[in-house]
Order: sequence, then structure tokens, then C-alpha cells
Amino acid sequence: MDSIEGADIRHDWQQGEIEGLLGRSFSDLMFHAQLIHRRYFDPNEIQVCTLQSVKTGGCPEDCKYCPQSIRHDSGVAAQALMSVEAVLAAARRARAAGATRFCMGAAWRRPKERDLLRVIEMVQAVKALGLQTCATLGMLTAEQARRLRTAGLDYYNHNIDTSPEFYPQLITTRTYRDRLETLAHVRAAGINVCCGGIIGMGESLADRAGMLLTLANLPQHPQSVPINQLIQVPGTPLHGARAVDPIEVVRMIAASRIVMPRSWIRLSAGRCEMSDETQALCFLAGANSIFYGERLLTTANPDEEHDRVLFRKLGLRFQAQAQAQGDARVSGAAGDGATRST
Ligand code: SAM
Ligand code: DTB
Ligand code: SF4
Repeated sequence: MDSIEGADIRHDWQQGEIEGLLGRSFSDLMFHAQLIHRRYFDPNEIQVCTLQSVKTGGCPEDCKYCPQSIRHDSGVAAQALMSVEAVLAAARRARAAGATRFCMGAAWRRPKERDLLRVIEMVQAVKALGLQTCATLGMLTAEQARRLRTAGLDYYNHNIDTSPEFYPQLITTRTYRDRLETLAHVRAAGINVCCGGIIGMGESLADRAGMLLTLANLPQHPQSVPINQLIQVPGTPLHGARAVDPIEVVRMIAASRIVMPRSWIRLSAGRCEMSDETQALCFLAGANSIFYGERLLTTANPDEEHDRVLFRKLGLRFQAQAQAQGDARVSGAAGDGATRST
């Protein structure tokens, strides 16, 4: 247990318990998730993060879901690493639109030295705008993580994607253990961890529980947990997979909220394919973060106006910049949040 907040914050979850949560009556599951959510967060506040693909396509990895892998014929062309100036211009636009976090994504197995130097400049420049900084660049060594932290990196996104058992059916070019090792380097460097996965890839309920089990039983809960619904891109091996039922997405969000009470749970990829009502249920279930802006990395995200209207309808507000800066302080445990009274 890593906090005085007591019994909610656990690192000893069992597979059966999480399967039980995912399969519980919807009403009971939602009630439980809401109790936890309101204990640790303002339920009317949403954290918003804008994604920028700083290096698109041509990735040597073989992730079956990803349009950026060189092994799939998805039509995504390989591009060079963007200039610092162009990234900075995109960050300014994101800040003006209300984003508090700017995440730079690169389709790499791991960053090369020359590329890392440029990403470090990007991190410094984006940080100077007053935005929280996040990057997702593939595997990192301990030293690379330390250098990114020194540059001002607040968050590093590196997903485990699924359960350890299902993982080898999705990716063969890097192991689950490789991923956990990168996460350990990021944590040791004092960078907040952003780690989650994808649903809708043909995984079982046990695999979904296994993914949450791995995340919740890490030495610290990841401060951000992106839950992506698979975006089926033509040409990728998972194109044509059976679509996930919207209620299953809501259940996954609720279970994530219960097992990681202080983490920002992000309703990530797949919102274009979800109705407003499904998204509203996800926010009720404890999702309190989104990707905001018309593009994810290579695929579409809801346009900003649509999100603003939806948030107005639901009475949700964006987390303020100053508050976001406070949340980016690296802490000993997920969320940085003080317990809220309900
Ligand atoms: N290349 C880096 C890596 O994989 O570590 C960073 C970028 S990668 C695109 C980041 C994450 O996006 C993946 O781990 C995966 O969870 C998610 N992702 C990729 N393609 C997706 C898709 N088609 N649908 C939903 N999520 C996807
Ligand atoms: C995450 O979990 N989801 C984002 C972010 N981390 C980098 C990426 C979603 C990518 C969706 C497919 C695409 O746009 O290429
Ligand atoms: Fe490359 Fe990341 Fe896509 Fe895998 S998910 S193919 S590592 S860009």
C-alpha cells in the first residue's frame, strides 16, 4: 500500500477479483466506480491532452493493430522527424485551443542519439510554453529516460497494450518484459508514467483483466492510463476484427477507475466510433481525460467543436492550466491528488 489514503490504493489485486469487476451487474459496477471517482477527483473536470505525431510511419515493429508499421500496407507514408519550430507551432495551437498536455509521438522501436537530441529540444520548448510535456518514442534506456526528465519531460507514454498471455499474438518484435523494463526506467527517472492498452483486438475478458492486473500491481499505479478502443485501419492485420460492444468499453473504464483510483483514466483512441451517449457513460464510469484535437497520430479524433458541445451538454469543464502544472509534479504515487470528501 503506498498511501495513507488506505484500502482503495492496492497493489495486490487478483485476476479473479478484476474479472469479477468486469462481469459485475452494470448498476453495481457503475456505483462502485463513481464512489471511487468522487473520492479522488472532481467528477466535473476533464484533463485534455493533444497528440502530435512528430515522426510518422516507417516503424520496424510489427504491432498488428498499428498503421505505422512498415510491415503493413496501410498507406501511411514514412516521414522524417519534424523540426522543433514546426512542433512548437503545433503546441501553441493546442494551448490556444485549451489543451494542458502536449504529447509527442514517434514511430520508432527506440530513439537514436541524433533523434533524441532533437526531441529534447522539443520538450524544452513545449515546456517553456507552460504545457505539460509527454512523449512516446518506443523503448528507452535508463540514461535516455534521465536525460528526458532533465529536459523537462513530465509524462512518458508506453503501453503494455494487453495481458502478458495475449501479447505474443499481437507483437513479436519486442517482449512484454521489454515494455516493463522501459516503464521501470521511466519511473526511476522520476517521470510520470502513462500506460494503458487497447480493447477490441479479439482479447478475452480474462485478457482485459490481465492487463488491468499488470497495471494495478506495478510498484506505483501509472499516473495516466489510456484505454484505447482499436481503430481498425485497412491493411493492418486486425482490420475486420469483431467490433467491441460499447457497454464493454464502459465496463473497462469503470474497472480501471476502481483498481487505479488516483490515476487519470483516459478515454483514448476510438471516440469517433462512439456515440455521445457511450462517451457520457465512460465519463460517469470514471474516465477523466481525453485526447483533444482533430487528429490522433495518423487517424481522426472528434473535432474540437464537437467535444466542446458535448462537454457543455454534460457540464464538464477542462482542467485549468495552473492546476495541470501542479498535477505534473512528479510524485511518489499516481494522481498526486489529495483525497476528496464526497
Ligand atoms: N512507437 C511507440 C510505441 O509503440 O511504443 C509510440 C507510438 S504507438 C502508436 C502508441 C500506442 O498507440 C500503442 O502502444 C497502442 O496502444 C496505440 N495504438 C496504435 N495503433 C492503434 C490503433 N489502431 N487503435 C488504437 N490504439 C492504437
Ligand atoms: C495511446 O494510448 N493512444 C495514443 C497515444 N497513446 C500515443 C495513440 C492512438 C493511436 C491511434 C492510431 C493512430 O492515430 O495512428
Ligand atoms: Fe511502431 Fe509504436 Fe506502431 Fe508498434 S505501435 S508499429 S512500435 S509506431
